[in-house]
Amino acid sequence: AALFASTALAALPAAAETVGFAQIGSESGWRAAETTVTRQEAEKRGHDLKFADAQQKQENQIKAVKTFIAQGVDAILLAPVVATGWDQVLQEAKEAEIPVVLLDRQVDSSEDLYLTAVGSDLEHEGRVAGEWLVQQVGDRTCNVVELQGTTGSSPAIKRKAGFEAGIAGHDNITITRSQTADFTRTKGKEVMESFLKAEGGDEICALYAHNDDMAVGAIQAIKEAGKKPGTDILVVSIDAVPDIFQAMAAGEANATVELTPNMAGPAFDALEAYWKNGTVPPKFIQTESKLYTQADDPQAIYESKKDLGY
Ligand code: GYE
Repeated sequence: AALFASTALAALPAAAETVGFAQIGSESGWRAAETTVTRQEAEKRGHDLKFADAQQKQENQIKAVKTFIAQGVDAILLAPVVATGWDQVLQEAKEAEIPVVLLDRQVDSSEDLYLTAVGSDLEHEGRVAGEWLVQQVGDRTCNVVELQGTTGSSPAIKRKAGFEAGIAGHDNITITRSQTADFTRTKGKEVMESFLKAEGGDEICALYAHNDDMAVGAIQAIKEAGKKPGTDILVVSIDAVPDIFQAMAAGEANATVELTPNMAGPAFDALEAYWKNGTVPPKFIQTESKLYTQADDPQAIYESKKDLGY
């Protein structure tokens, strides 16, 4: 790629490289924003981004990675849909000497199979949500329903464990139902409907959703069931997408933990240093997590975020 840059692509910075991005899909607003930001970062830095959408299927992602290897790209960005099953394809990339950077989700594979991973502390996010709920309910009895992310994905596993740790020791708070809704709005609504109709559906005090999109779907289900989300049923979730701030401004959601959609910035920074001087980054580059509540002027935050292409 460096040769190219000095001749045919003279307008690009000298270090223009080709990068394959094996994205999960567009299951959530956060995911769509991550794709947008990744394209913007690549363009800004003069890299050629090859994009593959796996429609939430690991099989498709593995195929995409193999194709990138065959094309001889200079690096691969991989947002792994689930945590297991990556050893072989990561080994192939390693043998081809193509650095792989994991984005936002983690894998169970050995660390020497990828260059670095950019992401948040997923367990911490869940714990922050749990601790927020503990503060809210005090000594009151609170039955919580949980909407889990994609089964087998690192955020679903860690956000569940983190929340449980956050409420640990508070016997007044109980998770009464917990089911996957695959990080989507549609399934969030469907599963919440089933929670509300099931035994104990009238005694739900709070909803914890592993992402905002499922919470937004669930809010709709709560309203259709004749209850007030945000008051009758507290709503706490993760991502901080524009729509959850709109719900917070309307009093229909209570809190969210922010996850930046800009995983590509730190990923390209690490790759550029690696390409240039062989600098090996740390194995984990952690992004910040921040809790937002209704007290944080959600309307203003919505206005400031909505243009990001969420
Ligand atoms: O929270 C969710 C998305 O992998 C951490 O995936 C990410 C999660 C994010 O679909 O909205």
